[in-house]
Amino acid sequence: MAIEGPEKESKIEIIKRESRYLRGTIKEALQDDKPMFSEENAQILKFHGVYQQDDRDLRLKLKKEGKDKHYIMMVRARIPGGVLSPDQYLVFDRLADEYTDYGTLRITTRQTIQLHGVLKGNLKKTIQLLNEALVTTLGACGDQVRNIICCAAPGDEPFRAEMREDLLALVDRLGAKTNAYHEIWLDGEPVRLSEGQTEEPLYGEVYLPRKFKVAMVPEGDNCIDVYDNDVGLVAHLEDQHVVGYTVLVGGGMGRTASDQGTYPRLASPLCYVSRKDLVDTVVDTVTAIVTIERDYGDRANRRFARMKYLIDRRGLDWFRQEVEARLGRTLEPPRPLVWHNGADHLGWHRERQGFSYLGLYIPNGRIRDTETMRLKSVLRDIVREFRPTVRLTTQHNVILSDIPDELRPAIEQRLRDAGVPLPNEVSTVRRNAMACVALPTCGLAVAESERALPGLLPQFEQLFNELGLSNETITIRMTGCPNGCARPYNADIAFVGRSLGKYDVFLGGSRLGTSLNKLFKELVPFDQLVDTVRPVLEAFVREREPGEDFGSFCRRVGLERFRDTEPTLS
Ligand code: SRM
Ligand code: SF4
Repeated sequence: MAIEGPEKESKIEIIKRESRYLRGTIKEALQDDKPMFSEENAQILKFHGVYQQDDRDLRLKLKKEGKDKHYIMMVRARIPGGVLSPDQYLVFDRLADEYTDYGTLRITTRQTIQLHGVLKGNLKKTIQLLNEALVTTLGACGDQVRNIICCAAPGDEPFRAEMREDLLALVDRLGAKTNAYHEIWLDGEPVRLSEGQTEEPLYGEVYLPRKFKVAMVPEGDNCIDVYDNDVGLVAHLEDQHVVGYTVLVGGGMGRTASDQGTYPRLASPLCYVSRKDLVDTVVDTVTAIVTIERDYGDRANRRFARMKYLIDRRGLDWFRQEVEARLGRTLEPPRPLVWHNGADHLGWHRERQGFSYLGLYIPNGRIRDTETMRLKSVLRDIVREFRPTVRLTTQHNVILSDIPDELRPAIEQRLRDAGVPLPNEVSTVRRNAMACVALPTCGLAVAESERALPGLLPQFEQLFNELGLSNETITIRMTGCPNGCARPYNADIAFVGRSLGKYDVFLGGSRLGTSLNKLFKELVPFDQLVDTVRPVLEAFVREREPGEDFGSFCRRVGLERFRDTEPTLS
């Protein structure tokens, strides 16, 4: 495999190569009584869906007491398209209670569930129990194709089943094949390969240079931010059937505040792939794209290793020719894309004759019980008794599907009794707000996010009310650092953590996911965030054109004229 440039490969490349297809010494380390893994094993564990973390709330106290950090593991599952059977959901619910410090489930922006706070000694059991329920964690993290996301809305239109079929074919082709997972977690027999055989025909021994994200969505409704992925597949429909996909390449949100050379990028249309003749065509095309990143992605500097930088360095024409060379055919030009919606799928919807689904708002994707809202318990009870399929959305919410229409009142009553608001009781501000995990578990967080956003939302609700914007869809996203896990650079309004209590404010993205926002103000203290945005919202109310949304307004009038406006302190 070609490694571009004269630079030395990064340390992580060496760790991957020496790991013997993701084995490292994890199996041995699970036997020792240390609370944490070595740096090398921690890097390899990511490929198995496990992040070594520590409870950052406890760091200072433990340090003062002369003690080591409180090491905990975050276990992230790989749940293609976010679909779980009732029994699979119930395993997560049980594991959260039995094996985690926090007793919560955290839905992610890529339709999976994370269990935070698993002690090293409980890790193997946790992964084994998930596997017994046919849920894997292999491929949830690490330098490989991650959980493939897809619009979570259920329904009986044929295109939904066809997209699911293609999604599973992609998962099958692009998933890691190493036997290490079975050997380490499931006590599987070591693999015996004959001469010339490799465990990873697609990835090889060093896997990809960086994480790789794939997303699928039907045309029209960009509910998953398809342009933020390394590969986006937009299904074109005729008579409710998928006729083919427009393939987008080179999206990604991550940036580093201190490095101007890093940036978020929306994926560019590459080609159209027909589905009519052969299901495999789209799988072949995505596989070819993955191999280009494998062979040419930057293996010296991880900061520039995502495929977006490769495409910008070499050009889209070079990239297209490379895909064509690998496929041995000419690519068809991409089809025009029109977006009408970025739906949240909340509320009751018809699923098929006699059945409905309920999209349920989950504050920050955190499923837990509090004094006022028994969300975790009531979801468990509903899933146990009514056996809905559980679908996770990329906006941190849950869809309960396959519900016979006559059960709707009973389910609503359960939710009310548990203090869980129904979606029509949740403000538009909340429905369109999202925060990443950040403190106390994320090792990269420099500011609060999941714990800070709830403090801002009532202020925005009040302001939107005051300005007559209560029913306006304006997305608000917050992250605890510039990495972009809640996809902030697409949002109408984004707060990106720069240091404890301070955020960069970005304005003017698009709720359809088709535009990036721009930096408005830097290092704004938390308690001035709402007032910093207020003058722009006021101008929007005064000056908007008919039908114009907030993001389009910001992009039309520009942010310059508001930049000198100091936050109007209330
Ligand atoms: Fe993320 C790293 C959480 C979606 C860009 N992300 C992390 C880590 C693992 C921190 C770390 O490396 O030590 C965070 C763990 C926090 C914790 O305690 O749980 C973390 N990312 C998340 C989740 C849980 C946020 C959430 O609120 O849901 C999401 C899990 C998705 C999943 O199930 O796989 C999550 N991360 C994203 C997204 C959004 C998306 O994919 O749609 C992005 C932006 C898109 C992209 O990839 O460009 C994203 N995460 C990053 C980056 C920056 C990558 C880059 O190219 O620069 C990092 C840091 C890194 O990789 O070095 C990161
Ligand atoms: Fe952590 Fe930053 Fe991602 Fe938030 S955006 S979860 S702080 S890496």
